[in-house]
Amino acid sequence: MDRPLIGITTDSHAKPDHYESKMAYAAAIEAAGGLAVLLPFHADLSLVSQYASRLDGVLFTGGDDLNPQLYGQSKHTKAVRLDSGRERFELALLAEVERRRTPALGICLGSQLMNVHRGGSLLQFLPDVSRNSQIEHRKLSEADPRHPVRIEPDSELGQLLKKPELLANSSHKQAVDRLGKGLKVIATAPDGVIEGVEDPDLPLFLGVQWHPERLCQEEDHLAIFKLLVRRAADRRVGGSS
Ligand SMILES: [Mn+2]
Repeated sequence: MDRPLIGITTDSHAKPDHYESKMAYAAAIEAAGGLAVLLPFHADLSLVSQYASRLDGVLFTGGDDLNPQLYGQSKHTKAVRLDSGRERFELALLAEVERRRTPALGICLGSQLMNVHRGGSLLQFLPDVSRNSQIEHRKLSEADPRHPVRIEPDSELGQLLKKPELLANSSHKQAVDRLGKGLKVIATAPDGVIEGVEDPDLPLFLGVQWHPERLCQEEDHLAIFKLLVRRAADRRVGGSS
């Protein structure tokens, strides 16, 4: 059977006239049984609907920080603005994907995008936020730090993993603050930082704050991509478009 087609959002971090994508994202989709395609964000926005209609699922990847004006704040000095073209494209694509009930997985920035799209807000710089314990969520040296996350047992991920805790990696300075409409918190770090959200009323609308694509040699993290690919395959069999 043909593999489900999963679109992966791209970045332009180092060179503004190039697209770039960390290879781990496409590798994770392939390892999970999907077929990966990269999405060019300098697309004509009137074509976003056509892009979405060809895709069985979408992976919203990591990147810099969303414009805080989207949630009514001015920029924190430590925040690094995401390319505005990428931001416009991803907000348009996410709205289209949601309208079509296309399975979507958001990673890091992708999970924050899902929250802000639903009217939620972000903590712009975690080290400024007083918490009950001080976990370092930023990547300050060569390796990603790791910390446990508690998974809600009745969530999509909890049902899938059948365990209450995961050892996540961590490479972020922002996180969900006010929760967006229709979203549930499904993963939490020991210091209370929100590490995952989902909309239980959609086939898959799941955001995780960590980077499972860098941990695909661990079954629990590969399972997150398998969930996206399985839901994408179900949708094709169901024939809704
Ligand atoms: Mn973290």
